[in-house]
Amino acid sequence: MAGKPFDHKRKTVQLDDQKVTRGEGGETHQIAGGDVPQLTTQQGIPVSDDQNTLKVGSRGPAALEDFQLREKLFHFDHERIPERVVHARGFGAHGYFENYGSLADVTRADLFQRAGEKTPAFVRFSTVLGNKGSADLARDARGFAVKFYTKEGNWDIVGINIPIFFIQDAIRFPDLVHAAKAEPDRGFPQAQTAHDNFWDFISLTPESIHMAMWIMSDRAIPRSFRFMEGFGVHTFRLVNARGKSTFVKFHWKPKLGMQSVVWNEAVKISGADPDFHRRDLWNSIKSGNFPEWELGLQMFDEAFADKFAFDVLDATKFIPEEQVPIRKVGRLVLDRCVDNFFAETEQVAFCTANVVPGVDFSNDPLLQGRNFSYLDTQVTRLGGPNFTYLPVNAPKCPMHTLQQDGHMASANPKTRVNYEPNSWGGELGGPRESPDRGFESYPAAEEGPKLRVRSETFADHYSQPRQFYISQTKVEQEHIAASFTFELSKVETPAIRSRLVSHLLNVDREFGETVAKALRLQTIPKPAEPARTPRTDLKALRSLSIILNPPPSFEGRKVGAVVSDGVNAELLKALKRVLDEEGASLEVVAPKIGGVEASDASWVDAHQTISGGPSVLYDAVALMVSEEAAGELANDPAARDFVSDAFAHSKFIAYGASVLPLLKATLGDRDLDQGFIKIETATDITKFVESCRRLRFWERKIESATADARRK
Ligand code: HDE
Repeated sequence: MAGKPFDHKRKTVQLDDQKVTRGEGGETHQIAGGDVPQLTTQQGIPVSDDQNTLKVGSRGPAALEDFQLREKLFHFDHERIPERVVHARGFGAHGYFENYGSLADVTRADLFQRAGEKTPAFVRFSTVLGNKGSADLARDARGFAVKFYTKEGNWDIVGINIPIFFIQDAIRFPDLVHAAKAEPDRGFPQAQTAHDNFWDFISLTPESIHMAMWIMSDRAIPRSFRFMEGFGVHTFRLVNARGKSTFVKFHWKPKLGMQSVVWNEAVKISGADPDFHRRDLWNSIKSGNFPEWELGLQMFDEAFADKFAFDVLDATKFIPEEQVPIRKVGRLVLDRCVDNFFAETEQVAFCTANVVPGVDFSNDPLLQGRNFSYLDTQVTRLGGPNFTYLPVNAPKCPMHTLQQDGHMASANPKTRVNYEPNSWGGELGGPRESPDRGFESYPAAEEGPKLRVRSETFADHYSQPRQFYISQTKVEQEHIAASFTFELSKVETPAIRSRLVSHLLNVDREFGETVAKALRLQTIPKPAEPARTPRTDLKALRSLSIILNPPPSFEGRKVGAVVSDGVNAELLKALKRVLDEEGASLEVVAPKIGGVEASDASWVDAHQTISGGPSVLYDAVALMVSEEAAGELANDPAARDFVSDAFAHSKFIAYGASVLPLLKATLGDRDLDQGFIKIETATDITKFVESCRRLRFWERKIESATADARRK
């Protein structure tokens, strides 16, 4: 029986700007032809209709032979892979590392031999606790994982934005992560440590108090990935061609300086733009403002390690850069976004054990456990041992192994020989060892009884937390106390709150008491009994404060300008120009997304509406609406929130006289402080942007805190 081809009654229709074909049921078809390639199945079979299942009649049952439908649903059903058990939410980008000069004196690592040499790199930033779909601004440490594709293989520094960690021994990691992530019965809270299990664990694990101080500080709510430091955390080794070893800690210093948001901002950003950090990275790279960090090496020898107050193998301690200076050896530039999030950011596999000749490990027991764990996790996550063939993971230098087969083997060696030694010789015989260039472990002499014991040299739990605390400015200290108060206020069990405070009293008596009072503990607990008496002689360190290390300029930051019809075109242009010169950017926030008509009848496109672009998304704001609009906006809750949040978050606020009705409706009759800059001329705009370099008008916070205190 010859089947007659079905006579489709399709017609061409126009959907605004799009010319499409409409099928019998009103569905939209887009047809290949010209530059538009033909859709195929994964087997390469051309597809005639991607809108309809193969059925018996137009309203009949689906046919099992519809291989096209089955392939499409089969593939879709398997799109997800297990997310990372920690660091699930991440964002990656490509770039390069440029070496300043030869480091042959300390390491034979190939990438450090020649000045100016560029090594391709891939970086993935992440939060630790939240699931893949959680918000960027969670209070958390940030992963800062770097893969260098060197000429002698891949080297990963799998670091974070804090120089220390919660625990000293890898065997503690599953407990830490279990306690920190969602509680197992209820499956929440998501992406936060503000719950009983976490603080119960911390309060019984005094080695974690130091890291707790850091994550309760502004370090844990960075303004963006571009404004945070990175650290390899552990002590590693560099080994030179003569086999000499030098201990090293790796540091990343952001070119744009450090910057954080305040907690109330973080909470609101999480709602307004849960992708705040990834969007910032994406936009800055796409606009050609390539994020940059300098790699710093903090190098020391055994003699220093022996005399340092803490054990250099203890990952809960840092070495002050005031004590061992950081040698800047090169820069990391991120200049290319991923082509595909899944293929690159999701499938990238880092491993602390990926080191190249010239880099080696120390005996840090946390690092030793990590060296095992990262390889192991990839089998579950990426489905087998061949993840190293995925382009983002594959080395960019020649790779010859005798490994073969396994799931998804896509590049088995082509020769007959898959073993060695063999007698085939030459090319046929396959790859051979390389005693000269091959990786050789540093022959550290190790001996001792086999023991399951923690070294006594790890027992000091409070001296560095105290040093961290006293190194902060008053504003930063207040933030730390406020975050402990916030988190412990979410803890339902009073005994846990009190137990945690008993540790804080060892860090700093007054600080512990501040938190105790803020929690309204009925009795202040006795300080926890320390394993070792805390030192009080460690000096405050400037390098530990974000505020004491301000950025060189307002570069990389963003101003949100609220405009209305009649906005002063000259001033708006001047603001754009001065921000451009500074390397900062401007977003126009208007009552409607279509934009506004400026004073000179030119049209100004809007980036955001006022309700979609709250002031928490900006580093500073400019209020440039007409008097009439200011009167209307005074009745708009979103506009009032815009102003009151910018004020409460100590932001610099540029304003024109016409805006006063809005300011008055929001802030009442208070005098405008020096964080408010009146803009009437282009010179005022320059003054505003110069002020913005300070990022925040912190005096306002202190003033309002004092005013609050007076009120009580
Ligand atoms: Fe990780 N960690 N970790 N970690 N870690 C993972 O590896 C682990 C630790 C860090 O963007 C996992 O591929 C153990 C310290 C980053 O893909 C896993 C221990 C530091 C990333 C794992 C630690 C880190 C991970 C999950 C204690 C800071 C994300 C998925 C011994 C220096 C990398 C994966 C990326 C990821 C295990 C402790 C940083 C499960 C066992 C300390 C930045 O293997």
